[in-house]
Amino acid sequence: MMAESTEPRLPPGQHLVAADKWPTIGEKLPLESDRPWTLTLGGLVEQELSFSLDELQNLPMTEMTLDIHCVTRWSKYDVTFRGVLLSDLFEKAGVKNDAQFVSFVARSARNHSSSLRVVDAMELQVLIALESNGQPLPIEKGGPIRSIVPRRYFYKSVKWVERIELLDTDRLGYWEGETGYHNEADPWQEQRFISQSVDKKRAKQLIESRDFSNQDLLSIELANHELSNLKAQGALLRNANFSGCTLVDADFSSANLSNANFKDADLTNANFSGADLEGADLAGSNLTAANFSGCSLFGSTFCRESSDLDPQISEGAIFSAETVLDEKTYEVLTPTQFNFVQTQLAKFR
Ligand SMILES: Nc1nc2c(c(=O)[nH]1)N[C@H]1C(S)=C(S)[C@@H](COP(=O)(O)O)O[C@H]1N2
Ligand SMILES: [Mo]
Repeated sequence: MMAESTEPRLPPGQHLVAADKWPTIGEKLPLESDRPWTLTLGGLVEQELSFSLDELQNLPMTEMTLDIHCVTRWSKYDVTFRGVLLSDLFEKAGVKNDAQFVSFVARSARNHSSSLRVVDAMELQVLIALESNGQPLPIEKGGPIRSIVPRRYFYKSVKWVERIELLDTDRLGYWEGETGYHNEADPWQEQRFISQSVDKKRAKQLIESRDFSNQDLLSIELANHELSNLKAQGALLRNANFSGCTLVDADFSSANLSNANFKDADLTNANFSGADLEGADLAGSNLTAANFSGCSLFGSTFCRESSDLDPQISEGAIFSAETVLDEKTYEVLTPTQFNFVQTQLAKFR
């Protein structure tokens, strides 16, 4: 018998989206979707193979029901995918002994890709999905052909795959190579981002200048600093730690603040217009007169959610009549977060 897993179903730091929601993240469409789709297996294989969509559909199909965990902190339970097991394709092509990595490449404007170790791809039972929830995979969800990597953050699952390449050394994917996403991506170990890209000396200079505009400051550590009037327009601040900071009048317009930590920060009059706040933590922050117009808030939190069984609200953010936050912007939040924000804002209406 298999040992009972003691891992909780919901990985740490994740929240469930409403059952009818499945956000679209990253690229929205492939290139030339009308051109016939084929899937090629190449690189370190005995025999390069190409499958038309028809040919793929006629291979033995496997169905799996999986939980999706996005690095921006939203999860979705029980999505059913149907398709061909990667291991079956590997068997047909014959994987050479020196093939250590597998890269999935999309037909998309930036040649989007993501990679895995071959051993991990086999252990995780990667699926080349053609259907979801009983329907052909919709184009905006990566159809007609998408790699699905169970038990990893969803950025490992590449939409519109047209080439699978076996390699002897790793070739980092788009998110992993360009934007600091973690290459392992295990949600139960919270492998979201590589560590900070800014050393202590540079951080000190930046704090003194209070000018971060348009700079790449992934994972910068700034907890408990006085940063009022900070200029951070257009800055790349994914996973930055601003917890406990004073950020009165700070300008974060159009900044990328995905997974940034603003826990207990004073954000009075801060400007987040057009910013990406997906997965950002704003619990306990002061949002008096803060401006969220045109923000993306998938997976963001404004209060603690203790657990599904005991939905206790704590460390709620503070709003004012001047806080700019439309329902259209926050309707993407998880149900608990949505209700919290709506209840707080209703006090001023
Ligand atoms: N081709 C392609 N695949 C991609 C991405 C992308 O930008 N391009 N983004 C990844 C990320 S970061 C996530 S979270 C998921 C989102 O999938 P969804 O839009 O179906 O929810 O796709 C992954 N696969
Ligand atoms: Mo993502």
